[in-house]
Amino acid sequence: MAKAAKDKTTEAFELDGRNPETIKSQLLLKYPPKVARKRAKQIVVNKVDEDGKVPVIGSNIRTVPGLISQRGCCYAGCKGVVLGPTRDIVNITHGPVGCGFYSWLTRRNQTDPSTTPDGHNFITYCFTTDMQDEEIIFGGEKKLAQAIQEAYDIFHPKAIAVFSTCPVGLIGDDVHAVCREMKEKLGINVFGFSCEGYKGVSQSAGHHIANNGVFTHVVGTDDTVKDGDFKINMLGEYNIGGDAFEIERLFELCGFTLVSTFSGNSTIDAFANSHTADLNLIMCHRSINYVAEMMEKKYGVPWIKINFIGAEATAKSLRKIAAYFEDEALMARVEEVITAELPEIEAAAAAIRQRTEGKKAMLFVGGSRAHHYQELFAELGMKTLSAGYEFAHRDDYEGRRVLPDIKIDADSRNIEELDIVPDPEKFNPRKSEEAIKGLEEKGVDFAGYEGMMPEMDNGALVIDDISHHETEKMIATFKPDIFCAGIKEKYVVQKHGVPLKQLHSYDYGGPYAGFKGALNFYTEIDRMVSSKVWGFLKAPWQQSPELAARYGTDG
Ligand code: CFM
Repeated sequence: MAKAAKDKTTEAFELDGRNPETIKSQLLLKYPPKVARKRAKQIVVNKVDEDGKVPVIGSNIRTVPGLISQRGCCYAGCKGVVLGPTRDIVNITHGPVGCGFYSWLTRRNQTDPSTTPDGHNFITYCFTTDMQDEEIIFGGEKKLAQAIQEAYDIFHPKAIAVFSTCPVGLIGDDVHAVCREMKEKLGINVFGFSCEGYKGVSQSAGHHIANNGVFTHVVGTDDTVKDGDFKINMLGEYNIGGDAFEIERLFELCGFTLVSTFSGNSTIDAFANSHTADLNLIMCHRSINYVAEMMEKKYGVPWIKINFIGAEATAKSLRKIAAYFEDEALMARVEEVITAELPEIEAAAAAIRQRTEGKKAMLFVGGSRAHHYQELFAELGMKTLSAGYEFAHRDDYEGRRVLPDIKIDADSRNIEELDIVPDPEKFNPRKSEEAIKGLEEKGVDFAGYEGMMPEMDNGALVIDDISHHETEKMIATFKPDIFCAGIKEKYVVQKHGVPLKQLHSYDYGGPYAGFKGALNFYTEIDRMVSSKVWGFLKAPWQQSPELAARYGTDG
C-alpha cells in the first residue's frame, strides 16, 4: 500500500504540525462534562503498535441527543442500503410517504435490467402505503394487504418485500402475518422486515435485519448450478454510480463467474442460488458480513475481504481471488488483465500527483468508504489527516481481531442473531482444512478484515460519529484541501471555502471502483483541489467584522 511510513517509536505524535491530543481537547471544550466524557471515547489519536494493534475506539453507541449527527436510521439501512438496489423485488415502505420518498434512488444505485429476460426493474418506482392518521389510530394491516395486492396486480413481480417504519412498530402492525397471508394468496415470495427507524443506534441495525431476512427468506431456495468456472459472490457492493459495472467488466475479463451480488445490479433469483458459489468476496464489511458468516456456517462457502477502491487495491484483490482457486491458467489471465490496464492508470496518477501531492483530506462517511477511499488519496500522494465512520463497529476500525472483546449492550442485543447450523444436505466445505492452511500461508486471509486504523498514520485523528460542531472545528483548524462526506454536510463545508466530495452518492460522478473508476476519481479530485474558486470565497463575518462580534465565529 502506498501509505506514508509509520513512525512506531515516538510517543508524542504530530498532525500537520499540531499536537493531536490538544486538538482533541479543543473539540471537546464546549461540551457539558458528561457529553465530553462520552465523546472522548469516540475521538482517538491513532497509534499502531508493532503487532498492528490500535487503541480502542467507542463506536456503535447512541448519539447524544442534541448533537447533530451524520447518521441515518435502521429503516434506511435495511430498505435503502441492502434491499434497495435489487431491481425485481417490489419494495413497499409501510409508513408515511416521506420515508419511502427520501429513500428512493437518492443513493444513485444503478442497475441493468437488459441482462434478465423479464426486464423487470422496479427501482424507478417509489412504493409506499402512505399511512395516514386513520391507520395510525385503527391499524395499517388492511391498507398494507391492499397495497401488496395492488402491486401484484399491476406489476406481477417475482417477490414483494415490506419495510416497517417507526409508526408501524409503535402501533404494533404485524407485517409478517400480512406477508405470510399474501404469500399464500398470491403464490409469490412475500416477506417483511421489522426495521423500524428507531431500532438500534443507526442504519447498521438495518443492515443486520436485512441480512437476516434475505438469508431466511431467499438464499438457498434455488439449487440450480450455473455454468461457468470460478464461481464467486460479490457481497457489500451496491453499484453506486456504476461501480458494479466496472467490477463486473474486470471479473469477465479475468474469467470469474459472478453468481450474485449483494446487492448492486442484483436480482432475487441470483440471491436464491448464491449458496452455489465457491467463494464470497466482501467489499463493504460493515453492511454484509452477517450473510457471509451465515453462508459459511450453513453451506460451507468461505469468504475473503477484498477492495476494489484504488488501482493497487484492485490488482491485489484480483490476484487474491485467483490465488484462492489455485488454477495456473486463471492466475496467468489475471496477470494479463492487470498488465493491460494498470500502467495507464498509474501513469495518470503520476501526472496528476504533481498537483495533488501533499494535499490534505478528511473522510467522514458510512461504515467502509472512509477507509477504502484513503487508498485513492494515497495514490494521488494526498494525506488523510482525519477520518471516521458514521456507524461502523469496533471491528471496522480496529480489525476483526477485537471481535471477542466487543461488549454486547442493550441496543445491540435488541437486534436478532440467527442461530445457524450446517444444512444437513447442502453443507459442503469448499476447501479442506489443509488447503485453507496452505492458502493462508500464501497470504489469502480467510474471514479477516484488518480495519481502518492499522492502515492510518500514527497521530491521525479517528473520529466516530463526528458531530457538526467537531466538523466545523476540524475544518477551522486544519483547512483541509478536500472534505469527504454526504449531502447533509456538503454546503455547510463548502461555505467554509473547502470543497466537499460526496462519497455516498458520488455527487454526479462515478464509477470510482476498479481501474477505470480510479481514473475517474483522480480526475475529479484534481479538478476539485486545484480549483481557485475556493480562495475567492469570503464568509459573511469575514466581509463584515461586526457580524463576528454579534454571532461569534467559533461555532
Ligand atoms: Fe457499506 Fe455502502 Fe458504506 Fe453502507 Fe451507507 Fe453507501 Fe456509505 Mo452511504 S453499505 S457502509 S450504509 S459502503 S449508503 S453504499 S455510501 S453510508 S460508506
